[in-house]
Amino acid sequence: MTVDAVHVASGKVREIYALGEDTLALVASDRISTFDVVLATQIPDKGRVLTGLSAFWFARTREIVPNHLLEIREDGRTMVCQRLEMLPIECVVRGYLAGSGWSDYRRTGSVCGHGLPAGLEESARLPEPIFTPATKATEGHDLNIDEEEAERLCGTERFLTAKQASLALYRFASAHAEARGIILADTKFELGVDPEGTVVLADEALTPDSSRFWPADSYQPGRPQPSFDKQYVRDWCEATGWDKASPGPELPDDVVAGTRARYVEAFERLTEIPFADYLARPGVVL
Ligand code: Q0Z
Repeated sequence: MTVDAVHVASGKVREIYALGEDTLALVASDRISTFDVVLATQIPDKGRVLTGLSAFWFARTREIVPNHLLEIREDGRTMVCQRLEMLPIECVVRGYLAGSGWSDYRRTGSVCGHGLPAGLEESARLPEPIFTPATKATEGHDLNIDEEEAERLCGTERFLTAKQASLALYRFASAHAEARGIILADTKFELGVDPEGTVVLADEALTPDSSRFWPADSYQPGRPQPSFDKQYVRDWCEATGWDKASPGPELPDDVVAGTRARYVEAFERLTEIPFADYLARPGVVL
């Protein structure tokens, strides 16, 4: 007897269901989080934009590393995936100095054991992309670790494969994005291992929820950069005087529309596929 769609996990804006022993459904909702709070107001089609983008990248990076995607459902927000044994680290790659990378650099001059040149500014482009693994925190934020610790957690062979795959994926995607006016400042991959022992790219990949996307035309190091997708929401929320405690404010229609337009713009710039075509036939990204 088969039992379908058993809920197995919730993220802030996504759900995972087990479809059987070996397959999962990852469903991306239209929820949005800002300042770590999931807002009551949804952004229509946000889950479809993220699912379509992930699938686009999976289809174009299969020669770099195999991935877990089996099928994209007609709803445009569900990926059917191969169930894997997940590596116990987040595989982060940074090409620019932002977030915890910038904090760690300011404090110590290093990020995850990578000594960096002195005098770098906030949001500076790094001399070359660096692999900056983190542990998966069950609650709160991930903790940056050095490569030695990541290697101990994964085992040497899996660690080295995951690191090389992550750096190669970042190099491919950041060049693609930069040519289309989007800076991929950093990104987080989750990798797993299949029953044959092959390291496989999983989860979502190279979306604005797992990466920092910055508009290239306004890039200016020395300050934080505006987020390509979420800046309208953040600015509007800040202007209300909200104290960043849950629940957040409800978004007005114009902020919802402006935010949806930015997600759709990111999709169309990166994929060169009209988003309406994706809605009509999600398989167009594959
Ligand atoms: C992904 C996550 C989400 C909450 C587990 N192919 C896979 N095999 C085994 N496990 C996973 C995957 Cl993708 C897996 N996550 C992250 C995703 C909601 C947490 F949609 N957790």
